[in-house]
Amino acid sequence: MKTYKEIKRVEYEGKDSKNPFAFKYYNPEEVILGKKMKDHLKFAMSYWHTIDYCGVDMFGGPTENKDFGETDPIKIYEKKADFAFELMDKLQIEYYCFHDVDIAPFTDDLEESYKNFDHMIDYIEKLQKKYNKKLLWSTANNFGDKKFMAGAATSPNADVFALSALKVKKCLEADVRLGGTCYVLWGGREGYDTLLNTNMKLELDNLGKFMQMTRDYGRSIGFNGDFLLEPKPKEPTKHQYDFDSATCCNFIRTYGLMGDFKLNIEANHATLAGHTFEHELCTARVNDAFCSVDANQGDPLLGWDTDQFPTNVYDTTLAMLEVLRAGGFKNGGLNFDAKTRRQSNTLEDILLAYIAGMDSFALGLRVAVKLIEDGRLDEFVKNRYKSYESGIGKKIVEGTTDFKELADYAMKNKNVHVESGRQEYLESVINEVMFNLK
Ligand code: XLS
Ligand code: CA
Ligand code: CA
Repeated sequence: MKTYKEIKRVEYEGKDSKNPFAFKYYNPEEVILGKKMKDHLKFAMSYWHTIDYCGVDMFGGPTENKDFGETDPIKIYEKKADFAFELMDKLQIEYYCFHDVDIAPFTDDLEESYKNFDHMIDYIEKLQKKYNKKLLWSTANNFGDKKFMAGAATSPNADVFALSALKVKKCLEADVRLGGTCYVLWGGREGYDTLLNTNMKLELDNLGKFMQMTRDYGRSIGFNGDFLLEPKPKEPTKHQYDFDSATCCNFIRTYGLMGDFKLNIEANHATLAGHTFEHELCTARVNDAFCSVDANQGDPLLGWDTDQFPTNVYDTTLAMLEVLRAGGFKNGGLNFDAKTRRQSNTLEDILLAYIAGMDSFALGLRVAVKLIEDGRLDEFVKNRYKSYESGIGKKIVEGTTDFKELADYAMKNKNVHVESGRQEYLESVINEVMFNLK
């Protein structure tokens, strides 16, 4: 197999190619449903998993090194940034996402940390121009440092709330400068482990106020994109306030954030919440809150957030069907919040993992488009609800009936017949369209 250095650029070679460093299904410039594949999919690289993660797990240290031969902290982060942009270029990935602490060395000295951060933002801005890449979103890591052990905006300590505001303010400013179209707020520590020490009402109201201030400050400095909550039920906190799409939508409505705040849906988080990925996407869509995706997959046999590269095409198909139904990505995109397995510890593995993930979503897009063109699924659903298109059903939809009329109607109706849901047939249609073997 070739080495990382020898691969100049990963190109589309089509499904018969056996070249491990080529796309078999992702053809960035190919037009599908009037749009280039690269604009349908808007792939993004996650900085934390790709540039910083070194294979550490709870039982063992790093299995790879990403210091790129440097020892000076700033130099290490400059080399990381060089690597990040070169990698995106090789993979034809247009967007990237980062946490504040991913891109610069942070220490206990805040002033020094922000000097480092500002230096790295200058550095990255130049690389962005050189390689013609775009920021999809950034986010403040308000969960790693021990000061956030009891939460950030939901900490029982007001000084931590203020520190969280500083971190989001600085990160939002960087996001605006780098042209980010979204800004993410994931609340890993926003929740609780036991009610014995928790004032839930105060914590939720404080979180609501924090989001309102985030919105107001962002808009005041010219951020025109979408603020995103990212649902996750647990890990690291036992009960997270951003549990799932429905919980987040309720939070957004309760605190008057509709329109400004939308959702970033992660596949692995859906699994942890006991939902399917497509359920979370659909819930976001029907609440007008769909925006972006953190693409990965979990392992149904492991109860934690494994952040694996997505390779299950059945899942990517059902996800892309939802993305297409939501009208596609606008400010959002498809960020690979995924890391190579601990034993896949070479730079080549990073290329192979992204190729696997990108091709899996390209396949998902292709099959989803075929399912729409085939029309059998949509037609079935339309027919299933046809009783709402006329008569009493139409009145229900239009809100022009009441319990009195409905009760009279039901009393006289001797013939109530609900038709088969045909689940097995519909699942077989997906297989037929997906495999279409001669
Ligand atoms: C962790 C989350 C996190 C967010 C950004 O599980 O996925 O990485 O995407 O803070
Ligand atoms: Ca995520
Ligand atoms: Ca995750």
